[in-house]
Amino acid sequence: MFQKILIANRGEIALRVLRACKELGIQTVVVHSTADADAMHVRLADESVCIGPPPSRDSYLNVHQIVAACEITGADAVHPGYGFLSENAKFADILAAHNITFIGPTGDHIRIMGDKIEAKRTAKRLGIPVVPGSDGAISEEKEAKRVAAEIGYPVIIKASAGGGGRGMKVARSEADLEIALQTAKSEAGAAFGDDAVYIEKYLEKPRHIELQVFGDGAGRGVHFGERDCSLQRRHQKVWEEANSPALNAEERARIGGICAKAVADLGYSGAGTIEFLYEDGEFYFIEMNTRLQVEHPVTEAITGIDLVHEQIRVASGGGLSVRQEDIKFNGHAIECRINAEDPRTFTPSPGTITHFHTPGGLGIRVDSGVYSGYKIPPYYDSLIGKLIVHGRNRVECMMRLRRALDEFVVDGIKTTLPLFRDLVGNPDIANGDYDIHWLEKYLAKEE
Ligand code: MV4
Repeated sequence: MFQKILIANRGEIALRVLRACKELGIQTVVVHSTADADAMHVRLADESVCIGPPPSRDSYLNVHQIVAACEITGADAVHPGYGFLSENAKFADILAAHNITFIGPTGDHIRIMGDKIEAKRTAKRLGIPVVPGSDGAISEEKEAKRVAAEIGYPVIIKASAGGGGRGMKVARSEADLEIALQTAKSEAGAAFGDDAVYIEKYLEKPRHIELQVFGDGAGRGVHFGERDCSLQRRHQKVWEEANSPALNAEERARIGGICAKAVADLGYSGAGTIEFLYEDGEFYFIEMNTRLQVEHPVTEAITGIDLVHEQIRVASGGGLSVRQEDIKFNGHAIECRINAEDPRTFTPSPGTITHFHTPGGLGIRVDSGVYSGYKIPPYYDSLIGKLIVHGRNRVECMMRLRRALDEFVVDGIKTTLPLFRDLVGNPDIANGDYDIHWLEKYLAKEE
């Protein structure tokens, strides 16, 4: 087991990882920017190292400073959290070269999944159902027309270096295709320095359902069920649930089994998320994330398993603590992302939190790095906390969520709490009847 873990992140996820380290009796080091000297993760860690000025590229993304902080403090492993360096293959390689364990998959596995064409090809080879489309990159209009005619319109053109919704263009007929292809290519080139694009059948009204998987790096793989993350705005998730209101136990076991076998066959190590679009009872792979995700607590709530413990165990060579048959899905969980943003326009609202009171009681978890009197710096993303609610079934979970939202007080800044108070009373949400476009349509109507 590790002696000392350096946490290369900030905010609620830095605290989340700190808590797991403390429970395991592992010493902790955090790094921070000058803007985060007052942050909770700095206060709670055993040691802290200031690694640079506020901009992320000079601090939380500064690989050399982070490696130096490991050497100075004697940390034997790094947990990257999510965002920042969590899916940076070079960072994983550099740590390995310094004999520091990256708590995550290998650089090569990160690299494969970071290239969306390669990821899709790999998924297909491993027996995961993928969206019909081109086998690789498409550069010629003629080729695009041939593939599109074969799969049928509408089609979507995606950047191989993209992901998370950046650099996508829909073509509804052959007349749209040339412009869609050219704009997708030039936007991808400008944004990522790589203009490779591919084509897929465009699904009109899918849900976004993702499978939590884990590999032990030695040929074993398990799945922890799915999360439904369909409620998004501009590709930012807002509300996540486990299980998906759309799946039954049989469908869960089937797609879960396929995903667990795939990570086993890949020799994958650590936590991963296999993202699907789900429409008319069918799963279509879109991407794989090679990190712990923001919404992992809903999976923890229904399985009772600490996923950060599992990450640390696997990275230290101790293997997974559970076999597939030990993983049971109990009840229902919902996470609301509390952002320091206007609840309608989503404009960031940094500033001082004058009063912060979190809800409590059975089935309630709040993961947050803020406190009364804390000044939210303007340099980072606006997530200030996550409310995770668990109940024996979805109805109980929703009842409890409504009550918890009533208790939650954040004064001094705007937050997304009022949006959740509206959503929890909405009939479509109550019925679990929503797709990936539901939230944006709802917000457009409310304006
Ligand atoms: C799609 C799609 C429809 N058809 N692919 C957006 C994020 C990126 N991860 C994939 N995305 C999409 N890919 C096909 N073939 C629709 C989306 C999409 C979306 C997906 C998940 C959650 C919200 C979304 C909002 C708009 C579009």
